[in-house]
This record gives sequence, structure tokens and C-alpha cells, in this order.
Amino acid sequence: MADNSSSNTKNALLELPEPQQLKDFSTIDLKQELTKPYKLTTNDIKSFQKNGFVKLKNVLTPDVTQVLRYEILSLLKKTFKNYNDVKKNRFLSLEMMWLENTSIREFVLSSRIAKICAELLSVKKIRLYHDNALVKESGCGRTPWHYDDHHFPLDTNDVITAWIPAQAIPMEMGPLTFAEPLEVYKLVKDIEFNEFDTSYDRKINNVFKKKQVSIVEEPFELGEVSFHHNLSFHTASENKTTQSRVVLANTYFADGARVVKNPTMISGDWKKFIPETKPGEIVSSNLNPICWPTNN
Ligand SMILES: O=C(O)CCC(=O)C(=O)O
Ligand SMILES: [Fe+2]
Repeated sequence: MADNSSSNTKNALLELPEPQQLKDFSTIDLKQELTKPYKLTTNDIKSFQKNGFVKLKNVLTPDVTQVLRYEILSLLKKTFKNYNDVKKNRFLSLEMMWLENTSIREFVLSSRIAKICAELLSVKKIRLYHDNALVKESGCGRTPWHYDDHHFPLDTNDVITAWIPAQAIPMEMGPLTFAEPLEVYKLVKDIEFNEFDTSYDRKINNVFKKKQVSIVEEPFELGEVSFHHNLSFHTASENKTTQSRVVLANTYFADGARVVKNPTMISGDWKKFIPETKPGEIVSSNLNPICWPTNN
């Protein structure tokens, strides 16, 4: 998923200390923090609907962010036995964590996050598609330009991903970066997706440059979260720091959506995320709970 062709040498990396670990997690009421409603403004909603993404500050408190980083890193260390060895420039990913880890479950089923998503999409009910830890180790290359529509076998465009950093993301770490407005996907709709080399990324980049598309590449403060639509074009630069870039990406969709009639290869592991559901059927499996509203 990452392009490591122009990877950094160790010397060029920005030295960042590992964020301090909280001494006592038990004093933090995760559930309370993650169910408290967030005050979205009408401007946030307008901006999301026009641009296909919005970045919101103070969605998580610094303490809650630290819990997220700690929990994702412990799962990673369990799953990738060599995680603690000399850092490599891998892009590691872990899905379905919410079934395994009760703290991460609070983040994935969070009504604070899901309500934001429902309001941004202007839909009544939101279901989970999947959770995904996206960890770029030190030196990991850039994320190629893409939109997510290719990856989700859902017969709706009411699909949104909350990209939740588990630490601040300075420019050197490669923040998620968006092309605006949402409509720019139309400029590149005839470019065929290719998951095997970097040609798609290069072609998209060329069109955006030629058409002078506006690109928003800005750092994330601690606690800041971005939300992007499945047609929003995005990318991320390499991680040029000594610290791993740890992110939880949760994808949700409007209740009532169906699986597309012909899911393709790039829809990947969709049966894992939507079990016991055939193409064309409404998605309502128990791995796709309604996360907002909560009184369902
Ligand atoms: O984490 C990244 O670098 C890419 C994330 C992404 O493409 C997504 O969340 O849709
Ligand atoms: Fe993406």
C-alpha cells in the first residue's frame, strides 16, 4: 500500500520521542469520553459536503489519544512478533480489532465519532463497515493518491472514514492530505485503477497538477481527527520521523445500504467484514452494528 521507492535513510529522519505513557489508564472513563456528543457546526457540515473531507480539533482528549496508541501498539506487538526489532519502513495494518480488544471497541463503536459521521453525511443511521489500524513505521513511504470507493463493495456513496491519529502528526510524519473540492474525482474518473504499480498515483498527480487542484496538507494536532467521503481523493507523505505513525481508521455507511451486485477483487476481504450477506442484499450482519443512534 505504501510506495517505498524513494525511502529515506535513517540520518534524514526527524528524531521524535515516543509519547509518554499514561501511568494509570483506570482513571480515564473511555466510555464517557467516547459517547459525549461533539458540537459540529453547520460550517463543518457544509465544508465536508463541498470538499469531501473535514478536519476537526479536540475530538479526543490527550489522555484518550494515549490510550488509543498504547492499545494499538500492544495489539501490533502481539500480531507482528518482530515489531520491536530494528524499525523497518513497513505499512502495517490490523483489522477487526474491536472484536478482540475492549478499549479499541469503545473507539470503534464510539457514538461521539459515529454521530459526527451521520451528521456529516446527513443520514439518520450509521453502521460500521470496518476498523483498521494504519501504522506507518519510521521511514515508511507515501500513500498513493486514491479514493476509497474502489475498496468498499457498498451500493451507496454515503460512506465515510474517520481517520483518528493516536498522536499528533507533524508534516514530517505524513498527515492525511486531501484534494478539494469533492468533485475533483470527476477529473480522473477515466484513469484506470491499478493496484500493482505506481502508475495510477502518478497519473492522478499529473492531472491534479495540470488542473491546479487545491491540495490540503496540514499537520494534525493531538486529538484532531479527519473525516473523508468515499469519493474524496487523498494521499499521505512518507513518515520521515523516528516514531511510528499510528492511526485508527473506522469506516461507516448509511443504514439500508446493500452489497453491490458484483463485488470485485479490489473490494478485497469484504466477506470478512460483511458475513452471511450475498451481493445485492441489505447489510445488517452483527459485524455491522448501528453505531448511531445508540438506542437501536
Ligand atoms: O493512512 C494512510 O496513509 C491512508 C489512509 C487511507 O487511505 C484511508 O483511511 O482511507
Ligand atoms: Fe483511503
